[in-house]
Amino acid sequence: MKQAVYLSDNIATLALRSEGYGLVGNAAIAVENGKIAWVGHRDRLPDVYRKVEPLDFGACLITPGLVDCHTHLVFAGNRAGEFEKRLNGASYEEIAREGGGIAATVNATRAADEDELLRLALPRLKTLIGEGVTTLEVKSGYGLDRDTELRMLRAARRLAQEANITVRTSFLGAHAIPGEYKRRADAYLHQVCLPTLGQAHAEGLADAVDGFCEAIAFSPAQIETVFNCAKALKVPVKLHAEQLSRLGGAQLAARYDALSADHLEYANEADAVAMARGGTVAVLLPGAFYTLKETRSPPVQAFRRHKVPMAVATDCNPGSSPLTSLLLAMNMACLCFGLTPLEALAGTTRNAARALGLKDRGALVAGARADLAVWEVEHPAELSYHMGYNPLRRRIVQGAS
Ligand code: DI6
Ligand code: FE
Repeated sequence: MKQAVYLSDNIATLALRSEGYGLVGNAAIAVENGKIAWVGHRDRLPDVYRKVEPLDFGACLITPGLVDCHTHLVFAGNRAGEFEKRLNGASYEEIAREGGGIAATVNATRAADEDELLRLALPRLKTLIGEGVTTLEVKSGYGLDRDTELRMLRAARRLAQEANITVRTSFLGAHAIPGEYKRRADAYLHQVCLPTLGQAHAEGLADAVDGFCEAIAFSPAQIETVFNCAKALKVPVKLHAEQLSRLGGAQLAARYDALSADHLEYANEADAVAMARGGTVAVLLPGAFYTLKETRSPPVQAFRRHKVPMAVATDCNPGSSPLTSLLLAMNMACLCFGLTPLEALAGTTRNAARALGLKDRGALVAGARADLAVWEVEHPAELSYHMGYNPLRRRIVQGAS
């Protein structure tokens, strides 16, 4: 039996049953076969674990490994040129009309083979890993044809082999309408999106199904078609909802017991009520809010009132959120949306795991996977407080560093 014991002056368990951060001073964490076997004050460490030579992290803080529950990490090209055009006065719409925007990334992604997609995603992945991320979600959605959507998902799966991380994939065929199906969204859905979902599912490439419910993408009725297909395949759903306008995506997602509804700047109290009922996590994406210079914030007070769990993610993508720092996303969630540092940390651990349907991680409790992040900070609020500073000392996956 593989055992390890980690000591530190401070741990934040983020356990649901404890108060606040779930701080434990003079702490010990005992690990057996990749799982947490025991957590608590080191004076009470059970005898069986006293025979194990402990690794003492001294004054460091240990938290659960971070979970980035919404990314578009696999894509080719970048849109820095578009960024520059926007800052020289061009609008997002003008750029899109000239063939930029999502279409530009689709063209670049279609032209890249699987090895190339992997090669391009790895530096982004390593940056997240360097900040203590141990579980990551990756979406398709820049292929919008069968072969490229499947290639993106295969590249996402390969990320987990290349690096020591859990990758959860989401099929996002309903991200945009590709040029060849212009003004024929329904034809795209029936001829490309749904058959590709079936294929992705058959190959074990889709852990969840996502969509973009927006005037510039798909209507609630169209998203419902995709969700019905997912339901028939018994694959959980999630949705980009109420990001730029309020079309009813959050309530639609809640009706389908979605794992999460994401963005939510235009959501309201009624949406929060529905999401609470559906057990749907509110995934907040401040990187997109910041990049698009959005002025409307998600209804954080309503989420609190109705006890909707809130998660925070990078939304790493080449257009609206070229962000590969989950710590910075936490800082932005605090300063742009008014989350407390505790909510931001719960949002990248416990609630982010829940947004991926993962019950075995996100808190330091007996039975959970021993995915840990060890930080050179005194207090967990420091993780949200710094900007562009990375205090990670060690990352431990399934009990091994
Ligand atoms: N929401 C967004 O903000 C992006 N996709 C989405 O569903 C935009 C992605 C891009 O511009 O490439
Ligand atoms: Fe997104």
